Amino acid sequence: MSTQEWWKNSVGYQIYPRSFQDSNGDGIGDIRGIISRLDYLVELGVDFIWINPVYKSPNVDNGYDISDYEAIQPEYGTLDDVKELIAACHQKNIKVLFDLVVNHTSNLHPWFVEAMKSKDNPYHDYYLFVDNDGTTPPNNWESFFGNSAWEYVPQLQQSYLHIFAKEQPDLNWKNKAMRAEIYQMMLFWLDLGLDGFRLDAISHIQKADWAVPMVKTDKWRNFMNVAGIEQYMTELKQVFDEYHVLTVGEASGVSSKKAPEWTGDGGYINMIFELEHNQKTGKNGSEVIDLPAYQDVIYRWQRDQLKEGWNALYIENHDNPRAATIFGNDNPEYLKTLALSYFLLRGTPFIYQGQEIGMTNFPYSKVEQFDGVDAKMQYADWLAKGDDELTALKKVGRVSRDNSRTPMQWSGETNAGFTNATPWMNVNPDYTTRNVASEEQDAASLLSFYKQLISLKKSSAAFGTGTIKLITSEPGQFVFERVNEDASYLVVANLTTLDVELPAAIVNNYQTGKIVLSTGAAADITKVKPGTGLIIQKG
Ligand code: TEU
Ligand code: CA
Repeated sequence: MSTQEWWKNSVGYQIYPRSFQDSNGDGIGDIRGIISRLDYLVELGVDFIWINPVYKSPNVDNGYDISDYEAIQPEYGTLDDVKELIAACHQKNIKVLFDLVVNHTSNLHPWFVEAMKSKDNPYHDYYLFVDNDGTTPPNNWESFFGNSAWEYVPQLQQSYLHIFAKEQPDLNWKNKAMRAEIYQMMLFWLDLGLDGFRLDAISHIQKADWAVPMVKTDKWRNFMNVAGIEQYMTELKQVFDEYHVLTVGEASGVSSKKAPEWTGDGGYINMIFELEHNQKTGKNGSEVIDLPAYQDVIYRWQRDQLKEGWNALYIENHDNPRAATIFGNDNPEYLKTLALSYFLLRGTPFIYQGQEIGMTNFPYSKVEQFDGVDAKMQYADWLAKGDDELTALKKVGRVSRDNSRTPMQWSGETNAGFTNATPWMNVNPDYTTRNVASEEQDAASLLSFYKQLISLKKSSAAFGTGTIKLITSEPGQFVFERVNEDASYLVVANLTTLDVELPAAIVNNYQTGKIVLSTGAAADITKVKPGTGLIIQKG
């Protein structure tokens, strides 16, 4: 492994800046807030952070609608703050990734403002306009956030494509001048010393012909990894390669079979966040993760990238409800087991802020507590379908991505230590018992477990570049070996309600080994009980 592949033995941490730490008493998390919490991240042991967008934005989609790629949203601070953040991180050996959002801009980006002026404005072709009389949209494509993906512009007699909110017009990647400006902008950030990017919605930059209709059974295929994207990814890679930066693509539609072409040697990027494992079951309002289906997806991605390719491993992010709720069990030992089930698979593990202390979904009691455009639209949708308010609230609240965006729970003090003003989003009331300060004091807490797990992960390259052997068992029981020339480890994480029965050969191999980490006191290789797990190093 070359030193350029440092990320293969590393751990990432995702920061949602709006909700991490407020430093100036306006109720909104900011860059100086992140700087003030770096020692926490050092203590935790993470190697790099990915920070969600802090660029200038009217904030229709919490920063994913960018109106100036090279300026910082004043709420978050200044460019100087960013420089200071990068320097402070580097001084503490933490690398920094920013979000790169280039599928779309804000409708208030100067390019779009120009584009709206006339059909022959040079910026008009930076976006995807189609002649249209406004009676019916150019085709039946829907946006990820609901309703038609087209917005009619009367003064142009055209509609433009937006696969997210209408305030997020899609960029036209066929336009060479637009692409050149994007690459320039990337260099601007890389020259400031960033260590990489998380590539937002990157598999959507190429679209099918407008004549191809949407099909209900595969709604997004006209803008997910569509042929022709190769050229743009190759060009992006040229920029990345110049700086040897880390690149993590949010690339839905790239199948596990195809993934090695993207993430293997010579691939466009280093790893992919697959979005397939988000498999749920149960009635609207009480969904839980469908464990067998979830595990199938994760194991398939492991198998399909065994030799070529690399995985980005995660259970939470800013687009999903909290794992402690959606896996249906917020018992600390279960959450430790959940950590074990994904963290040491082959790939680079990520922790989403608050996951390490077991933060849970917000107990919504009124619609005003929702923030996201998507949550509000879904709520209106359920009401329109005949639900009463409480039912609609429950349905949206269970799965809403707002759940993951409540302020980080640092302590049991006012507003969980996030701010001394009114927080921009409600703090989850469970902060009084679930917070960093109390878990730091408790050697048996989830936070303490994560620290041990991170340190173990980094202690042996067997957990990095080592091989993985997935051992078949009950669905929902994650059992695998990690092996290199120096060491062999067996990881067992039992998320089911049945005891694990290991194959005799495995028991023989590891029985005399040493338990290097376990979720509870009564760890025993011959009887890994429901909701528990352990790691054994071969003797
Ligand atoms: O999310 C994008 C996203 O989830 C889709 O691109 C995904 O591919 C699709 O739903 C597949 O089912 C990112 C950000 O993470 C999110 O917060 C933003 O709202 C969105 O992009 C728009 O920028
Ligand atoms: Ca602030």
